[in-house]
Parts: sequence; structure tokens; C-alpha cells
Amino acid sequence: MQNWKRQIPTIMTSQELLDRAYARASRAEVNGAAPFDHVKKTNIAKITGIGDMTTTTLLKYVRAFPKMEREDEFYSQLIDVIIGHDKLKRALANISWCAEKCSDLQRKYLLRVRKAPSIDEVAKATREFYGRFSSVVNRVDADLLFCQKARDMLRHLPAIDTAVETIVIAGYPNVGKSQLVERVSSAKPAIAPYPFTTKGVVIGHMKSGWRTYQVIDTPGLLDRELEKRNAIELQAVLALRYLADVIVFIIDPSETCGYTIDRQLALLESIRSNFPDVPFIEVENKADLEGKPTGRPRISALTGEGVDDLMKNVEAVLRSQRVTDPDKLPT
Ligand SMILES: Nc1nc2c(ncn2[C@@H]2O[C@H](COP(=O)(O)OP(=O)(O)OP(=O)(O)O)[C@@H](O)[C@H]2O)c(=O)[nH]1
Ligand SMILES: [Mg+2]
Repeated sequence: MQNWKRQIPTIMTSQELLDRAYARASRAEVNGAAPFDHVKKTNIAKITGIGDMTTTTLLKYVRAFPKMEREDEFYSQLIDVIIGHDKLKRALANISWCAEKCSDLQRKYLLRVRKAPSIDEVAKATREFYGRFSSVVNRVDADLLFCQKARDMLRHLPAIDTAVETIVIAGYPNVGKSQLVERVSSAKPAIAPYPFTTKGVVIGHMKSGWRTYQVIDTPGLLDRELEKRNAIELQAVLALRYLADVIVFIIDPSETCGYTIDRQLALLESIRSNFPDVPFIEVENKADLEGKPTGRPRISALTGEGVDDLMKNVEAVLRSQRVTDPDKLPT
């Protein structure tokens, strides 16, 4: 899965593509027996070079993007949320169209130059080729820019191994999810005293004995319907849906996060009912601050209090989930 992240090359703009191809063509020089022959052969070489180089590059771009049908559900949906399948498909289709058009122009003008009866006619046909070629390539400038942005987003997607046991940390914004992930795993998420600090799925690893777990930090969720969730929140929902072997739900009873306990508990109930098959561990964070206890185990992600016990509990839950009877393995 992760290979294509490195395979997508930098996507050039229309202007860069044209500049590169034309610069190469300007150096083309083919000797001929007579001046007419020389000019004709040289212009044929220019048109061939410009067409080949541009078409090959455009098709390389189209092929480099992952084919969504082949990606697993989590990545496919994540890419849909942050880039948009339809938009990406449309941009790639336009670039494909452009490659085909470039190839058509190349063929058409090679024929015209070959048949041209004079140096003037060769020059005229070549000029016309440059004009039409530029305008075709310029028509996909927005698509190329879109693909370059998509490429950058894809490169920054977290490298998740769907085969490793995964703990997803969830809760309202600003309750201390990232602080906990930082404390227990290798991840270095941004932590800040305001909501919506985490804007995407962040992954860390946690070692315990010889086992490694993935710990996933998610953007904060507000208690609202799925349809009203924005692209940032949807990434948290996807992590919960596709990756979680256990969900650690954090409540902030100090309410310094800026949200009441009631709202946080309403979110807890809605998440629990949406993912009835995933084990839940509920904790109160910010135990070092004053708060209204809800009776759940208390931790402080900031001081570390209670965190070891929490992680022991997480491991116990994961252990109890493991399939030990080979007859029960999925077939
Ligand atoms: N006093 C205290 N502050 C904490 C504790 N855990 C987190 N904080 C603080 O709470 C603020 C929010 O922490 P984050 O880890 O960024 O919260 P988050 O849940 O990841 O927030 P979003 O990414 O915005 O959803 C930061 O200022 C943290 O330092 C804690 O146990 N005690
Ligand atoms: Mg965060």
C-alpha cells in the first residue's frame, strides 16, 4: 500500500512541461543533404521530441496515482475525504485526454511537415504545431495543479499497517488525546490549549515486551450527525470504523477543554452505538485538575498519573480479543 506514496513524481505545471519540451527541441539539429532537407529533418525531430516527451510525462502522471479499487477501504475512503475521488478521477481523465491530443497533434503535423513543398511551408506548419500544442497543454493546467496538491496530501498520509493491533484514541476536541498519544507512543503530535489542533490521523507505535501496537491520534469530534461532520472529523470516524481494535475514549471532567461533560457523554454514547463490536475503554483525563468525576478511571496525560494502568488495561482487552483457537480464524 505504502509504495505508491513514493512513486508519484512531482507534477509539473503546463508551463514547465512546455518549457522543458521546447528547450530540448531547440537543441535538435539534424543534418540533411540540402538546406530544405536539413530544415525538414530538424523540424521533424523537434515535433517528434516535443510530442513524445510531453505525452510520456502526462501518461506517467496518470499511471502513478493509486487505482482506488485496489486500495483497501480505509485508504480509499481517507483519500475520498481529503482529496475527493471524483475530482481526482476527473483531473486524471483530463490529463489522459491531453496526452492523447498531444499525440494526435504530433502525428498530424509530422505528416504536414513531411509533405510540405518548401522551407516556408515547413516553418509555417511547425509554428502552427507549437501554437496548438501549447494551447492543448495549457488547458490542463488546473488539473496538473490539482494532482500536484493531491500528490503532496498522499505523501503525508500516515503509514498504517492494517495487520498490527491498533488502539484509536477518540474524544471531544482539546481533551488531551494528543498528549496521551505522545506519552505512550513514538508519535510527536501537535499539542495545544485550543480545540481542533489535530487535523488528521496521526500514528505512533508503542512497544510492550516483544509486541508493537499502533496508537492512533484522531481529530476531536463534536457531538453531531455524520452528515454534518467536516473533512477533519470524518478522518477520525474512518479511523474508528476501519482501524480500531480498541477505542480509548477520553473525557475531560475539568471541562477546561471548553465543552461540558454532558456533551462529551452524548458523543460517547453515539460513538458506542455506532461501533458496537469494538471494545471501549473510557477514561477521565486531566486528573491533576479540579473536575466533576464521572466514576471512570482517572489519568493525567500531562503528569503520567494512571497512564500505565490504562495501557495495561488496553493490552488486556486486546489480549482477550485475540483468536487463539485456529478453528475460529477467518477463512
Ligand atoms: N492539566 C492538564 N492538561 C492537559 C492534560 N492533558 C492534556 N492537557 C492539555 O490540554 C490541552 C489540549 O491537549 P491536546 O492533547 O492537544 O488535546 P486534543 O484532545 O488532542 O485536542 P484536539 O487535537 O484539538 O482535538 C493542551 O494544552 C494540553 O497540554 C492533563 O492531563 N492535565
Ligand atoms: Mg490533538
